[in-house]
Amino acid sequence: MIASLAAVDLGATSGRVMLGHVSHNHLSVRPVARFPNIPVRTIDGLHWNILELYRSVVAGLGAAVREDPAIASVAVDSWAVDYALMRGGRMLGTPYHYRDERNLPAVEATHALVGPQELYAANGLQFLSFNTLYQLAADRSAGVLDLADGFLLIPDLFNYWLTGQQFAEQTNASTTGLLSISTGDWDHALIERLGLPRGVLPSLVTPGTPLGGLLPSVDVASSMTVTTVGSHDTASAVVAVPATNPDFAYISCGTWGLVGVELEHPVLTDAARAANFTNEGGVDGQVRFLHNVMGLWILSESVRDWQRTDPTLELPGLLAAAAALATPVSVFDADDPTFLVPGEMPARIAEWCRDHGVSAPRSPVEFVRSIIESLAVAFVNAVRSASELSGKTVSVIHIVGGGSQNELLCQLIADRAGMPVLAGPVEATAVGNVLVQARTHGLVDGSLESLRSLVATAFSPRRHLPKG
Ligand code: ADP
Ligand code: LRH
Repeated sequence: MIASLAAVDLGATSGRVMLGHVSHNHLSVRPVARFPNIPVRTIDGLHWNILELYRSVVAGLGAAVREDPAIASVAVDSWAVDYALMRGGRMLGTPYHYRDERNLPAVEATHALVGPQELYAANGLQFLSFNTLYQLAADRSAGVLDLADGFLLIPDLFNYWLTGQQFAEQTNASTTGLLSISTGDWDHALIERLGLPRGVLPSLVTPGTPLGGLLPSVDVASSMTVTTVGSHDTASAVVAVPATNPDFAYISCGTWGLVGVELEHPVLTDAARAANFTNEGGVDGQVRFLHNVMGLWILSESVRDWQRTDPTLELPGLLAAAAALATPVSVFDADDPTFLVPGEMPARIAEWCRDHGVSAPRSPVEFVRSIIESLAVAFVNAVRSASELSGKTVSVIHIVGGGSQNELLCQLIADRAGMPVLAGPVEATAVGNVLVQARTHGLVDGSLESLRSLVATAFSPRRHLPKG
């Protein structure tokens, strides 16, 4: 029997409601609704357009049910770290987007309470200035945290609005910096030392838990169950890596490039901390040992900048011209935090090149080539570090997400790494989301290995072999 499941994936490039069809030997996923997920800058910073997104999600679910009234379950995922503060079940203010700069001063204040070394030993997370614990410290100094009696990460907020249930899904909670890497539970001692209130954090729930049906306020006529999955989009994407060989590294490549390996146990060495590798929680208790590379954000922000003066410039044309470019371009450090915030990306790349004594690209095509070359270098370095730091052998690299469509990028990674790169699926996050729901509802077999072999059959990856 083929069952129908819906996945809500709120990515930075777009939000989407996807319709999945699954049985023990069938898997397909297609978009039903796609809508913008554009943050809004107001006088007090960069925010999620959260109500508009919720409206789009509900409308998308309505459309999905009209296409397929038999949808049994739905699950929500999104990017990590961002949250809403709650009081009495109401959202307090509009959630901040992690690219807002309010958390930068909070980093120093937080490290004065608990130093980075101690933090790494406690939570196993790489340093990212926007990790939830720094954002919460910013809210505390703004006096807003005192008002809250609840805290919901964004997918948990959607689950609450859909079902009335308030929980913190484990994989996404692992990106807050407030979970103990040794117990997997909220680290109350750490939370206290950081001066954060422990009472606001909801109970944890693992991926694969049915939460309940849709509330009447959702206004979608369906008896579908809302289910938890790896609600951190990267956790769901890693589930959908179509690996048939255990010696794989992955690059979950979209707005960010999340590069690493899957492990049974965390790596908490000084070397892993110095290399800024994270130990995030994966589905089935796996560890996502990975490093955040800035990703295709650098490219999409550059295109956004050029389109302000030349609206005819489009990604496909730029990529084709960049692939054909014969002249060499400079490589810059795609890991540099200077590229984190929005706006004027080409100017920042040029400035980086000038500051480091290399020639800056001179045309959009040269910029695109330079961005892709730089990402390939950063990705391959991160794969090598992941392998060295963890001791895991890597003989193949899987690239999933929207960036897996970028053939130049895939080929450059294969060439630089000297190993095969297998590209796809493009919608890995939605596929992983759907598969964990399917398993929860008894439609497919248990292990991650068997879920992955289903993906490998349904979405046969494109192979890039190293040249030369
Ligand atoms: P996110 O989930 O972070 O929004 P996606 O996985 O949707 O990211 O990937 C978005 C990225 O995919 C874009 O920034 C773009 O660079 C890349 N992309 C999308 N379509 C194509 C395409 N046809 N060819 C090459 N790259 C593409
Ligand atoms: C990718 C992602 C990544 C996080 C970042 C905030 O979408 O979830 O794993 O580090 O966004």
